[in-house]
Amino acid sequence: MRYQRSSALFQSAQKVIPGGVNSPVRAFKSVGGSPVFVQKAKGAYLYDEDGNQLIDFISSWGPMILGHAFEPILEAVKDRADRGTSYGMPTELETQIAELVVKMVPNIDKVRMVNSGTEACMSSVRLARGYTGREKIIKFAGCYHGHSDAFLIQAGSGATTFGAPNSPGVTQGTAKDTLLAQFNDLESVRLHFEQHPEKIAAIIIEPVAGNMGCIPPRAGFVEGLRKFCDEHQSLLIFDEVMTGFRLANGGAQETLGVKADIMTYGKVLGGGLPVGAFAAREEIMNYLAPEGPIYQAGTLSGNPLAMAAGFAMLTHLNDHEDIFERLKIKTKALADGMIAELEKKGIPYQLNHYGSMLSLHFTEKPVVNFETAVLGNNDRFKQYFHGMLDRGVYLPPSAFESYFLNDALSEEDIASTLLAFEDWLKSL
Ligand code: KE4
Repeated sequence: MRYQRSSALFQSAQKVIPGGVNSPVRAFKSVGGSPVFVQKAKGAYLYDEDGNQLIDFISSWGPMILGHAFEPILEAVKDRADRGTSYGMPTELETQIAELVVKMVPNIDKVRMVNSGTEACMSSVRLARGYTGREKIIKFAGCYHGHSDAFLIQAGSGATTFGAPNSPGVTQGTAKDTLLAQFNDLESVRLHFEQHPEKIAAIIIEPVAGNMGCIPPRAGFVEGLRKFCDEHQSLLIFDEVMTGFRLANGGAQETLGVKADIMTYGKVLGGGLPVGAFAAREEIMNYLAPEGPIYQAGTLSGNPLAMAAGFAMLTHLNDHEDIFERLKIKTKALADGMIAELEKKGIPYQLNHYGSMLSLHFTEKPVVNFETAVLGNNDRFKQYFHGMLDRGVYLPPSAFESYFLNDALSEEDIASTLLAFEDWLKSL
Protein backbone atom coordinates (compact mmCIF):
# COMPACT_ATOMS: atom_id res chain seq x y z
CA MET A 1 0.00 0.00 0.00
CA ARG A 2 1.48 3.38 -0.93
CA TYR A 3 1.39 6.38 1.39
CA GLN A 4 3.26 9.11 -0.51
CA ARG A 5 0.52 11.72 -0.33
CA SER A 6 -0.17 11.01 3.35
CA SER A 7 3.53 11.41 4.09
CA ALA A 8 3.70 14.70 2.22
CA LEU A 9 0.59 15.96 4.00
CA PHE A 10 2.12 14.96 7.32
CA GLN A 11 5.24 17.02 6.55
CA SER A 12 3.08 20.09 5.90
CA ALA A 13 0.91 19.45 8.95
CA GLN A 14 3.90 19.32 11.28
CA LYS A 15 4.84 22.88 10.32
CA VAL A 16 1.63 24.36 11.73
CA ILE A 17 0.16 21.73 14.10
CA PRO A 18 2.10 20.34 17.10
CA GLY A 19 3.20 16.86 16.01
CA GLY A 20 1.13 17.30 12.86
CA VAL A 21 -2.05 16.11 14.57
CA ASN A 22 -4.81 17.45 16.75
CA SER A 23 -4.73 14.42 19.03
CA PRO A 24 -1.48 12.57 19.84
CA VAL A 25 -2.55 8.97 19.22
CA ARG A 26 -3.14 9.81 15.55
CA ALA A 27 0.57 10.46 14.97
CA PHE A 28 1.61 6.76 14.93
CA LYS A 29 4.28 7.47 17.59
CA SER A 30 3.93 4.05 19.22
CA VAL A 31 3.84 2.08 15.96
CA GLY A 32 6.26 4.17 13.90
CA GLY A 33 5.83 5.37 10.37
CA SER A 34 3.82 8.27 9.07
CA PRO A 35 0.10 8.61 9.82
CA VAL A 36 -2.46 7.84 7.15
CA PHE A 37 -4.44 10.90 6.08
CA VAL A 38 -8.06 10.10 5.35
CA GLN A 39 -9.93 11.73 2.48
CA LYS A 40 -13.39 10.30 3.17
CA ALA A 41 -15.18 7.36 4.75
CA LYS A 42 -18.37 5.43 4.03
CA GLY A 43 -19.82 2.46 5.91
CA ALA A 44 -17.00 0.19 7.12
CA TYR A 45 -14.35 1.76 4.88
CA LEU A 46 -11.83 4.55 5.04
CA TYR A 47 -10.47 6.04 1.81
CA ASP A 48 -7.06 7.60 2.33
CA GLU A 49 -5.31 10.33 0.37
CA ASP A 50 -3.40 7.77 -1.67
CA GLY A 51 -6.52 6.04 -2.93
CA ASN A 52 -6.27 3.06 -0.55
CA GLN A 53 -9.50 1.55 0.79
CA LEU A 54 -9.10 0.35 4.36
CA ILE A 55 -11.42 -1.70 6.56
CA ASP A 56 -11.88 0.49 9.64
CA PHE A 57 -11.66 -0.99 13.15
CA ILE A 58 -11.41 2.25 15.11
CA SER A 59 -14.69 3.86 13.97
CA SER A 60 -13.27 7.26 14.96
CA TRP A 61 -12.36 5.75 18.39
CA GLY A 62 -15.93 4.66 18.97
CA PRO A 63 -18.48 7.19 17.62
CA MET A 64 -19.17 5.62 14.23
CA ILE A 65 -20.98 2.54 15.57
CA LEU A 66 -23.36 2.61 12.57
CA GLY A 67 -20.50 2.99 10.12
CA HIS A 68 -19.28 6.17 8.45
CA ALA A 69 -21.54 8.70 6.71
CA PHE A 70 -24.72 7.00 7.94
CA GLU A 71 -27.47 8.60 5.82
CA PRO A 72 -29.97 9.53 8.58
CA ILE A 73 -27.20 11.35 10.47
CA LEU A 74 -26.01 13.19 7.36
CA GLU A 75 -29.57 14.25 6.53
CA ALA A 76 -30.21 15.44 10.08
CA VAL A 77 -27.07 17.61 10.09
CA LYS A 78 -27.66 19.01 6.60
CA ASP A 79 -31.28 19.83 7.43
CA ARG A 80 -30.33 21.53 10.68
CA ALA A 81 -27.46 23.55 9.17
CA ASP A 82 -29.88 25.53 7.01
CA ARG A 83 -31.37 26.90 10.24
CA GLY A 84 -28.05 28.19 11.60
CA THR A 85 -25.14 26.52 13.32
CA SER A 86 -25.19 27.93 16.85
CA TYR A 87 -27.35 30.28 18.88
CA GLY A 88 -26.16 30.30 22.50
CA MET A 89 -29.84 29.94 23.40
CA PRO A 90 -31.93 26.94 24.44
CA THR A 91 -33.58 24.86 21.71
CA GLU A 92 -36.35 22.25 21.79
CA LEU A 93 -33.91 19.77 20.24
CA GLU A 94 -31.78 19.78 23.41
CA THR A 95 -34.83 18.75 25.43
CA GLN A 96 -35.68 16.05 22.90
CA ILE A 97 -32.25 14.43 23.00
CA ALA A 98 -32.10 14.74 26.80
CA GLU A 99 -35.50 13.02 27.08
CA LEU A 100 -34.23 10.25 24.77
CA VAL A 101 -31.04 9.77 26.82
CA VAL A 102 -33.09 9.58 30.04
CA LYS A 103 -35.34 6.98 28.37
CA MET A 104 -32.43 4.87 27.06
CA VAL A 105 -30.18 4.94 30.13
CA PRO A 106 -31.31 3.43 33.41
CA ASN A 107 -30.95 5.23 36.70
CA ILE A 108 -30.72 8.86 35.49
CA ASP A 109 -33.17 11.76 35.68
CA LYS A 110 -31.19 14.63 34.13
CA VAL A 111 -28.31 15.09 31.71
CA ARG A 112 -26.03 18.03 30.96
CA MET A 113 -24.47 18.28 27.48
CA VAL A 114 -20.85 19.39 27.02
CA ASN A 115 -18.41 19.24 24.10
CA SER A 116 -16.11 16.30 24.80
CA GLY A 117 -15.59 13.27 26.98
CA THR A 118 -12.86 15.14 28.81
CA GLU A 119 -15.26 17.92 29.71
CA ALA A 120 -17.86 15.39 30.84
CA CYS A 121 -15.43 13.55 33.12
CA MET A 122 -13.87 16.75 34.47
CA SER A 123 -17.32 18.12 35.29
CA SER A 124 -18.50 14.85 36.85
CA VAL A 125 -15.61 15.00 39.35
CA ARG A 126 -16.39 18.63 40.26
CA LEU A 127 -20.03 17.64 40.73
CA ALA A 128 -19.06 14.70 42.96
CA ARG A 129 -16.71 16.87 45.04
CA GLY A 130 -19.30 19.63 45.38
CA TYR A 131 -22.11 17.22 46.22
CA THR A 132 -20.13 15.28 48.87
CA GLY A 133 -18.00 18.15 50.17
CA ARG A 134 -14.96 15.87 49.87
CA GLU A 135 -11.77 16.41 47.86
CA LYS A 136 -10.11 13.12 46.96
CA ILE A 137 -10.97 10.81 44.07
CA ILE A 138 -9.84 7.29 43.23
CA LYS A 139 -8.96 6.43 39.66
CA PHE A 140 -7.34 3.32 38.19
CA ALA A 141 -3.91 2.98 36.57
CA GLY A 142 -4.44 2.63 32.83
CA CYS A 143 -7.92 4.12 32.79
CA TYR A 144 -8.21 7.32 30.76
CA HIS A 145 -10.85 9.93 31.45
CA GLY A 146 -9.63 12.68 29.14
CA HIS A 147 -6.83 15.15 29.63
CA SER A 148 -7.97 17.30 32.55
CA ASP A 149 -5.35 17.66 35.29
CA ALA A 150 -7.02 15.46 37.90
CA PHE A 151 -6.70 12.44 35.59
CA LEU A 152 -3.15 12.87 34.27
CA ILE A 153 -1.75 11.06 37.28
CA GLN A 154 0.58 8.08 37.49
CA ALA A 155 1.48 5.81 40.32
CA GLY A 156 3.39 7.75 42.95
CA SER A 157 5.69 6.11 45.45
CA GLY A 158 4.57 4.34 48.59
CA ALA A 159 2.20 1.50 49.32
CA THR A 160 -0.82 3.76 49.21
CA THR A 161 0.14 4.70 45.65
CA PHE A 162 -0.33 8.41 46.01
CA GLY A 163 -0.85 10.13 42.69
CA ALA A 164 2.00 11.91 40.97
CA PRO A 165 1.67 14.07 37.83
CA ASN A 166 2.26 12.15 34.61
CA SER A 167 2.43 15.29 32.55
CA PRO A 168 4.33 18.55 33.02
CA GLY A 169 1.84 21.27 33.87
CA VAL A 170 -0.06 19.13 36.37
CA THR A 171 0.71 20.38 39.87
CA GLN A 172 1.49 18.36 42.99
CA GLY A 173 -1.44 20.19 44.52
CA THR A 174 -3.74 18.56 42.00
CA ALA A 175 -2.03 15.18 42.11
CA LYS A 176 -2.39 14.83 45.88
CA ASP A 177 -6.16 14.59 45.55
CA THR A 178 -6.06 11.77 43.02
CA LEU A 179 -5.48 8.32 44.55
CA LEU A 180 -4.43 5.54 42.19
CA ALA A 181 -5.75 1.97 42.42
CA GLN A 182 -5.35 -1.13 40.24
CA PHE A 183 -8.09 -2.27 37.88
CA ASN A 184 -9.65 -5.62 38.95
CA ASP A 185 -8.09 -5.27 42.42
CA LEU A 186 -10.55 -4.41 45.20
CA GLU A 187 -7.87 -4.54 47.91
CA SER A 188 -6.04 -1.59 46.29
CA VAL A 189 -9.29 0.36 46.58
CA ARG A 190 -10.08 -0.73 50.15
CA LEU A 191 -6.64 0.52 51.24
CA HIS A 192 -7.46 4.05 50.07
CA PHE A 193 -10.74 4.13 51.96
CA GLU A 194 -8.89 2.91 55.04
CA GLN A 195 -6.17 5.57 54.68
CA HIS A 196 -8.53 8.43 53.86
CA PRO A 197 -11.74 7.96 55.87
CA GLU A 198 -14.53 10.35 54.87
CA LYS A 199 -12.23 12.13 52.41
CA ILE A 200 -13.07 10.33 49.16
CA ALA A 201 -15.67 12.06 47.01
CA ALA A 202 -15.81 9.45 44.27
CA ILE A 203 -14.37 6.50 42.46
CA ILE A 204 -14.16 7.07 38.71
CA ILE A 205 -13.73 4.07 36.44
CA GLU A 206 -14.12 2.86 32.88
CA PRO A 207 -16.46 -0.02 33.80
CA VAL A 208 -15.08 -1.95 30.81
CA ALA A 209 -11.59 -0.56 30.29
CA GLY A 210 -10.66 0.42 26.74
CA ASN A 211 -7.57 2.56 27.22
CA MET A 212 -5.08 -0.17 28.08
CA GLY A 213 -6.50 -2.39 25.39
CA CYS A 214 -9.92 -3.87 26.18
CA ILE A 215 -10.06 -5.20 29.75
CA PRO A 216 -13.43 -6.40 31.06
CA PRO A 217 -14.00 -6.27 34.85
CA ARG A 218 -13.60 -9.54 36.76
CA ALA A 219 -16.80 -10.91 38.27
CA GLY A 220 -17.51 -9.03 41.49
CA PHE A 221 -15.07 -6.18 40.86
CA VAL A 222 -17.50 -3.42 39.89
CA GLU A 223 -20.02 -4.78 42.39
CA GLY A 224 -17.31 -4.38 45.04
CA LEU A 225 -16.78 -0.74 44.06
CA ARG A 226 -20.49 -0.12 44.42
CA LYS A 227 -20.35 -1.62 47.91
CA PHE A 228 -17.38 0.54 48.96
CA CYS A 229 -19.15 3.68 47.76
CA ASP A 230 -22.32 2.77 49.63
CA GLU A 231 -20.39 2.00 52.82
CA HIS A 232 -18.37 5.25 52.68
CA GLN A 233 -20.99 7.63 51.20
CA SER A 234 -18.78 8.21 48.14
CA LEU A 235 -20.14 8.44 44.61
CA LEU A 236 -19.44 5.86 41.91
CA ILE A 237 -18.74 7.50 38.54
CA PHE A 238 -18.94 5.27 35.45
CA ASP A 239 -16.95 6.84 32.65
CA GLU A 240 -19.06 5.50 29.77
CA VAL A 241 -17.56 7.74 27.11
CA MET A 242 -16.51 4.54 25.28
CA THR A 243 -19.10 2.06 26.55
CA GLY A 244 -22.17 4.30 26.55
CA PHE A 245 -24.56 3.49 23.68
CA ARG A 246 -21.89 1.02 22.43
CA LEU A 247 -22.32 -2.00 24.70
CA ALA A 248 -26.09 -1.50 24.89
CA ASN A 249 -28.53 1.40 24.94
CA GLY A 250 -28.08 1.36 28.70
CA GLY A 251 -24.30 0.97 28.36
CA ALA A 252 -22.24 -0.85 30.97
CA GLN A 253 -24.81 -0.21 33.67
CA GLU A 254 -27.10 -2.47 31.64
CA THR A 255 -24.60 -5.15 30.61
CA LEU A 256 -22.90 -5.38 34.04
CA GLY A 257 -26.10 -4.94 36.03
CA VAL A 258 -24.46 -2.40 38.36
CA LYS A 259 -25.83 1.10 38.92
CA ALA A 260 -23.40 3.99 39.24
CA ASP A 261 -24.25 7.44 40.63
CA ILE A 262 -22.91 9.65 37.84
CA MET A 263 -22.36 8.51 34.26
CA THR A 264 -20.31 10.30 31.62
CA TYR A 265 -20.85 9.99 27.87
CA GLY A 266 -19.28 11.08 24.59
CA LYS A 267 -18.35 9.49 21.24
CA VAL A 268 -21.51 7.61 20.05
CA LEU A 269 -23.73 10.19 21.79
CA GLY A 270 -22.64 12.86 19.31
CA GLY A 271 -22.97 10.78 16.15
CA GLY A 272 -19.47 11.92 15.19
CA LEU A 273 -19.87 15.57 16.17
CA PRO A 274 -18.27 17.03 19.32
CA VAL A 275 -20.53 16.02 22.20
CA GLY A 276 -19.97 14.86 25.76
CA ALA A 277 -22.46 14.60 28.60
CA PHE A 278 -22.81 13.67 32.23
CA ALA A 279 -25.95 12.42 33.93
CA ALA A 280 -27.28 11.34 37.31
CA ARG A 281 -30.39 11.22 39.43
CA GLU A 282 -32.11 14.58 39.97
CA GLU A 283 -30.90 14.97 43.58
CA ILE A 284 -27.29 15.12 42.33
CA MET A 285 -27.79 16.99 39.03
CA ASN A 286 -29.71 19.80 40.72
CA TYR A 287 -26.46 20.82 42.43
CA LEU A 288 -25.34 22.17 39.03
CA ALA A 289 -25.65 25.85 38.05
CA PRO A 290 -27.96 27.56 37.46
CA GLU A 291 -30.12 25.30 39.69
CA GLY A 292 -27.40 24.78 42.31
CA PRO A 293 -24.01 26.16 43.33
CA ILE A 294 -21.62 23.98 41.28
CA TYR A 295 -20.48 25.93 38.24
CA GLN A 296 -20.13 24.37 34.79
CA ALA A 297 -20.77 26.00 31.40
CA GLY A 298 -19.99 25.94 27.67
CA THR A 299 -20.56 28.23 24.70
CA LEU A 300 -21.25 25.37 22.31
CA SER A 301 -22.82 22.93 24.76
CA GLY A 302 -26.00 21.55 23.16
CA ASN A 303 -24.92 22.84 19.75
CA PRO A 304 -27.81 22.30 17.31
CA LEU A 305 -25.77 20.46 14.63
CA ALA A 306 -24.20 18.17 17.23
CA MET A 307 -27.57 17.55 18.85
CA ALA A 308 -29.09 16.78 15.46
CA ALA A 309 -26.38 14.20 14.74
CA GLY A 310 -26.63 12.71 18.21
CA PHE A 311 -30.42 12.59 18.15
CA ALA A 312 -30.40 10.78 14.79
CA MET A 313 -27.79 8.33 16.11
CA LEU A 314 -29.60 7.58 19.38
CA THR A 315 -32.98 7.34 17.67
CA HIS A 316 -31.62 4.68 15.32
CA LEU A 317 -29.99 2.74 18.17
CA ASN A 318 -33.13 2.99 20.29
CA ASP A 319 -35.26 1.67 17.41
CA HIS A 320 -32.80 -1.10 16.46
CA GLU A 321 -31.53 -2.69 19.69
CA ASP A 322 -30.63 -5.85 17.75
CA ILE A 323 -27.54 -3.95 16.55
CA PHE A 324 -25.77 -4.65 19.85
CA GLU A 325 -26.26 -8.42 19.62
CA ARG A 326 -25.18 -8.33 15.95
CA LEU A 327 -22.02 -6.45 16.96
CA LYS A 328 -21.29 -8.99 19.71
CA ILE A 329 -21.61 -11.87 17.24
CA LYS A 330 -19.39 -10.09 14.71
CA THR A 331 -16.76 -9.33 17.35
CA LYS A 332 -16.74 -12.92 18.60
CA ALA A 333 -16.38 -14.22 15.03
CA LEU A 334 -13.35 -11.99 14.55
CA ALA A 335 -11.90 -13.01 17.92
CA ASP A 336 -12.43 -16.74 17.33
CA GLY A 337 -10.91 -16.50 13.85
CA MET A 338 -7.85 -14.66 15.14
CA ILE A 339 -7.41 -17.11 18.02
CA ALA A 340 -7.54 -20.05 15.61
CA GLU A 341 -4.76 -18.52 13.50
CA LEU A 342 -2.68 -17.58 16.57
CA GLU A 343 -2.96 -21.11 18.00
CA LYS A 344 -1.77 -22.52 14.66
CA LYS A 345 1.19 -20.14 14.69
CA GLY A 346 2.01 -20.87 18.32
CA ILE A 347 3.08 -17.34 19.35
CA PRO A 348 2.24 -15.91 22.82
CA TYR A 349 -0.88 -13.79 22.79
CA GLN A 350 -3.84 -12.64 24.84
CA LEU A 351 -7.04 -11.63 23.09
CA ASN A 352 -9.64 -9.73 25.12
CA HIS A 353 -13.09 -8.78 23.92
CA TYR A 354 -16.37 -7.52 25.37
CA GLY A 355 -19.39 -6.41 23.34
CA SER A 356 -17.97 -4.73 20.24
CA MET A 357 -14.61 -3.92 21.87
CA LEU A 358 -11.54 -6.09 21.33
CA SER A 359 -7.75 -5.98 21.74
CA LEU A 360 -4.84 -8.28 20.91
CA HIS A 361 -1.76 -8.36 23.14
CA PHE A 362 1.45 -10.25 22.32
CA THR A 363 2.17 -11.55 25.80
CA GLU A 364 1.94 -14.80 27.80
CA LYS A 365 0.13 -13.44 30.85
CA PRO A 366 -3.59 -12.63 30.89
CA VAL A 367 -4.09 -8.88 30.47
CA VAL A 368 -6.24 -7.92 33.46
CA ASN A 369 -4.84 -4.50 34.45
CA PHE A 370 -2.31 -1.85 33.45
CA GLU A 371 0.62 -3.78 34.95
CA THR A 372 -0.07 -6.80 32.73
CA ALA A 373 -1.04 -4.69 29.71
CA VAL A 374 2.44 -3.10 29.57
CA LEU A 375 4.12 -6.52 29.33
CA GLY A 376 3.05 -6.87 25.69
CA ASN A 377 5.74 -7.18 23.01
CA ASN A 378 5.48 -3.78 21.35
CA ASP A 379 7.89 -4.60 18.51
CA ARG A 380 5.61 -7.41 17.45
CA PHE A 381 2.61 -5.08 17.83
CA LYS A 382 4.28 -2.62 15.44
CA GLN A 383 4.82 -5.42 12.89
CA TYR A 384 1.18 -6.43 13.35
CA PHE A 385 -0.17 -2.92 12.94
CA HIS A 386 1.78 -2.21 9.75
CA GLY A 387 1.34 -5.74 8.42
CA MET A 388 -2.42 -5.37 8.63
CA LEU A 389 -2.33 -1.80 7.29
CA ASP A 390 -0.36 -2.99 4.26
CA ARG A 391 -3.09 -5.59 3.76
CA GLY A 392 -5.90 -3.01 3.86
CA VAL A 393 -6.96 -3.19 7.50
CA TYR A 394 -6.83 -0.09 9.74
CA LEU A 395 -6.32 -0.96 13.42
CA PRO A 396 -5.73 1.33 16.43
CA PRO A 397 -2.10 2.58 16.15
CA SER A 398 -1.37 1.65 19.76
CA ALA A 399 -1.35 -1.56 21.85
CA PHE A 400 -3.16 0.40 24.56
CA GLU A 401 -6.33 1.03 22.62
CA SER A 402 -9.44 -0.96 21.88
CA TYR A 403 -10.91 -1.89 18.49
CA PHE A 404 -14.42 -0.55 17.95
CA LEU A 405 -16.46 -2.61 15.52
CA ASN A 406 -19.34 -1.00 13.63
CA ASP A 407 -22.62 -2.22 12.20
CA ALA A 408 -21.50 -1.59 8.61
CA LEU A 409 -18.83 -4.34 8.79
CA SER A 410 -20.03 -7.28 6.69
CA GLU A 411 -19.23 -10.96 7.11
CA GLU A 412 -17.03 -10.56 4.02
CA ASP A 413 -15.13 -7.73 5.76
CA ILE A 414 -14.50 -9.98 8.78
CA ALA A 415 -13.42 -12.81 6.46
CA SER A 416 -11.06 -10.46 4.55
CA THR A 417 -9.61 -9.24 7.84
CA LEU A 418 -8.96 -12.83 8.96
CA LEU A 419 -7.31 -13.64 5.61
CA ALA A 420 -5.06 -10.58 6.04
CA PHE A 421 -4.26 -11.69 9.58
CA GLU A 422 -3.43 -15.24 8.44
CA ASP A 423 -1.24 -13.83 5.65
CA TRP A 424 0.58 -11.53 8.09
CA LEU A 425 1.22 -14.40 10.53
CA LYS A 426 2.67 -16.44 7.64
CA SER A 427 5.12 -13.59 7.00
CA LEU A 428 6.66 -13.94 10.49
P1 KE4 B 1 -12.52 13.08 24.58
O1 KE4 B 1 -12.16 14.31 25.37
O2 KE4 B 1 -11.33 12.57 23.75
O3 KE4 B 1 -13.80 13.23 23.76
O4 KE4 B 1 -12.87 11.91 25.60
C1 KE4 B 1 -11.94 11.57 26.59
C2 KE4 B 1 -12.22 10.15 27.05
C3 KE4 B 1 -12.85 9.96 28.26
N1 KE4 B 1 -13.13 8.71 28.72
C4 KE4 B 1 -12.79 7.62 27.99
C5 KE4 B 1 -13.12 6.26 28.52
C6 KE4 B 1 -12.15 7.76 26.74
O5 KE4 B 1 -11.81 6.65 26.03
C7 KE4 B 1 -11.85 9.04 26.25
C8 KE4 B 1 -11.14 9.27 24.93
N2 KE4 B 1 -10.72 8.10 24.26
C9 KE4 B 1 -9.58 8.22 23.37
C10 KE4 B 1 -9.27 6.85 22.80
N3 KE4 B 1 -8.61 6.05 23.74
C11 KE4 B 1 -9.83 9.24 22.30
C12 KE4 B 1 -8.83 9.22 21.18
C13 KE4 B 1 -7.89 10.38 21.26
O6 KE4 B 1 -7.43 10.72 22.38
O7 KE4 B 1 -7.60 10.93 20.17
